[in-house]
This record gives sequence, C-alpha cells and structure tokens, in this order.
Amino acid sequence: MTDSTTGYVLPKVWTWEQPSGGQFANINRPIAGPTHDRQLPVGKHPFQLYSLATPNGQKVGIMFEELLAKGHKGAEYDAWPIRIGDGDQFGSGFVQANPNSKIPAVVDRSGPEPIRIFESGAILLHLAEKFGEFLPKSGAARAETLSWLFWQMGSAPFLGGGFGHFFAYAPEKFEYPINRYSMEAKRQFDVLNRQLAENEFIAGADYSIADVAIWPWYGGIALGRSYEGADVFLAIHEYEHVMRWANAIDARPAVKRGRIVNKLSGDESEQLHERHDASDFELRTQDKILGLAPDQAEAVKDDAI
Ligand SMILES: N[C@@H](CCC(=O)N[C@@H](CS)C(=O)NCC(=O)O)C(=O)O
Repeated sequence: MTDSTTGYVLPKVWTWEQPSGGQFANINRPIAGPTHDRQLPVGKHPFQLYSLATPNGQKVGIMFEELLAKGHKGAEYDAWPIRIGDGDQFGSGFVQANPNSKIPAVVDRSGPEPIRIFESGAILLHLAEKFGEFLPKSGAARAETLSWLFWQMGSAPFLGGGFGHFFAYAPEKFEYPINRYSMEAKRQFDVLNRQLAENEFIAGADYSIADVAIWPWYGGIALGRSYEGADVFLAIHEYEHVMRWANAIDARPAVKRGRIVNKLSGDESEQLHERHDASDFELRTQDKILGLAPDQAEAVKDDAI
C-alpha cells in the first residue's frame, strides 16, 4: 500500500534497515540483550544506582536524597552514570540489572543476596516500602498514591516519547504527531492542574512517591527545563496549580540535590557525575572538579570510586 501524500510504501512485514535520523536514533534497535561485555562498578553503600539525570533517572536520585534527609542512614547509595548515548545500557552487567536496557536500575545490596530493581515506579515503591516513607501504609490514601504513581508510568511515555520526541528530537517537524501529542500533553497537564487545585500535593495533603515520580516530567516542562520552548508552546503558565506545585517541589533541598545526580550535561555546577557521599554535592560537582589543577582533579575523581 502506497501513501498518496508521502509516497511511503507500507511493507507487509517491517524490517530494520537504517537509523531513522532523529536524535538518539543510533541507540535504537529492535532487539534486546547485551551488545558487549562490561561489568557494573559496585561501591561501598547498601544501594547501587545506575542512572542518568533524565526525568526517569531524577526520580530515584530524589527519592534517595529525600530518604537520607529524613534520617534513614540505610538509604546511602553510590550512583554511577550510564551514558545511554554511548550504549552503556547494552553492557552485559547493566542488562543483568535491567533486561530492558533502560535507566534507572538499582541493586539493593542491603540483604544477604543482591536484589535488582528496574522500572522507576518499581524502584520508588521498593524504597518507599523498605523505609516506610512517602507512601501511606493502607486504605484510600495508599490507593490514591499508587494510582498517581501508575498514572505517571502510563502517561509520561505520551509526554516524552510522543510529544517530546516529535517536538524536539524527530528529524523533521511533522504536523500530525505534534498536534496529536500536544493535545494529549495538554490534557495531562489539565488532569494534574485540576488535582492540584484541590490538593497541596499530587495524592493529597502529603508529599509522596507520586510527586517524586511526576515532578521530573511535568515539573521539568513547567519550569522550562525540558524540550526547549515546550513550556511556551503548551502555554503551561495557564496551569496555575501545576506551576505552584512545580515551584514548591523544586525548592525542596533533597530535590535540588537528587535531580543533579548522574547529570552529565548543562551548567557544570549542576553536574554530579557520580555520587558516593553527601559531601559530593559540595565538593565534586563538575565546576569544582574542573576548577582544580588537572592532577588534583584526577585525584578527586579516583577518590570518589
Ligand atoms: N518505564 C521506564 C522508562 C525508562 C526509560 O525510558 N529510560 C530511558 C531514559 S529516560 C533510557 O534509558 N533510554 C535508553 C534507551 O532507550 O536505549 C522507567 O520508568 O524506568
């Protein structure tokens, strides 16, 4: 079947022939599994985080920092960067931690046997249950929190993989998908706006893993940090309750720390490539590392591992 407008011939069976040309096309492939042998590093703390500070990655850095801020010393973690643009997610060690080859992945080494956890929602749930924080124990409040957590897991792919992809990353500006996903993105912002008109936080009166999951995606766009120009394009300022909430979450000290964990781009003072200690936020952001003489900078990096 040939499309009369584009001339595209729809084959009977799809085959993988060449990268599509969009940003990140070189890391996309239609098969799973490892492409190369590479073990993951393991640090000294009970939790090992393998991630990157994308919205999905930020959730977990924020969660660890919130738990530590509450005094849970058992939530100490080492955070290692996974350079998805270089294909680190297809290394054999990472695939063992996450057979889906996507960041974030966590290995919980606090018990007798290491436990792998992948999918950011599952990681937040694991940590919330383990430390008894940011998730009500039972009843309607727990159901509400889990509903919003899973809302995020189901909705954000339309925001990121749909709207964000076609607005920012696709090789051309295609009107049809931009219209389709802008409509859905705005509908989702309206869902949040209505909820936040009645509630201080996403799932009610208390800050929860629903906020931790939703803020990096929706707050990121609201605060103009994701997909340059998307906040204006989607007229996000009209969602006044989302704006109020996005700014309030952004002001939390643990969020300020957690969102820069494994951040490899942007302002150097907001890049913490590896996190092994609370002092790293003060001492080992890239501006600090690069401000040192080269031999001292190497010493700082080596010492961090
Ligand atoms: N549903 C997953 C999505 C994870 C995901 O899509 N991660 C992206 C970065 S935000 C990734 O690792 N992409 C690399 C790739 O697709 O190869 C989660 O929430 O953990």
